[in-house]
Amino acid sequence: MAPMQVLVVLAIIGIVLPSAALAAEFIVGDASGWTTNFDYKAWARHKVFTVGDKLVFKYPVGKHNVFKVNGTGFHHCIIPPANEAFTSGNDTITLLTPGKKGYICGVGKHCAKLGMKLAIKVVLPHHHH
Ligand SMILES: *[C@@H]1O[C@H](CO)[C@@H](O)[C@H](O)[C@H]1NC(C)=O
Ligand SMILES: *[C@@H]1O[C@H](CO)[C@@H](O)[C@H](O)[C@H]1NC(C)=O
Ligand SMILES: [Cu+2]
Repeated sequence: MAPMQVLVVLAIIGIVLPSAALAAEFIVGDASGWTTNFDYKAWARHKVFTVGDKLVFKYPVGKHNVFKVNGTGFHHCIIPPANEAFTSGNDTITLLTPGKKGYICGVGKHCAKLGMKLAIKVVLPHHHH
């Protein structure tokens, strides 16, 4: 390849690869998973969630579930209709848009009393110039 073409190829790799390679998968709660009496606020605090990243909620099937909720639903633990629940025990949610996102467990008082609520802020990918 001529030097100019090499430069063009390297430039394209430099633009495309970082965004693809950096798409992260976050196991919510890390080794603890999605469970009661875990501080998800602390877990999320210093993490940067970017559009394209994934959240994975891991828990024993039937013990918990996951609902995506808005700010009101998050603060008051308003459980949406059951048909909106994620229930697989390995629920993967891709963060498609920037902004604040809230996730709660809809079982019993897990959200209101036992801390099963996660709020995150999703940001746009870093732009390369
Ligand atoms: C937020 O969710 C609640 C409960 O599901 C719903 O009643 C309300 O209309 C929603 N608010 C907005 C602004 O979408
Ligand atoms: C859970 O989901 C992740 C991400 O979608 C996947 O890579 C993994 O294989 C799944 N694990 C199990 C045990 O199903
Ligand atoms: Cu729960």
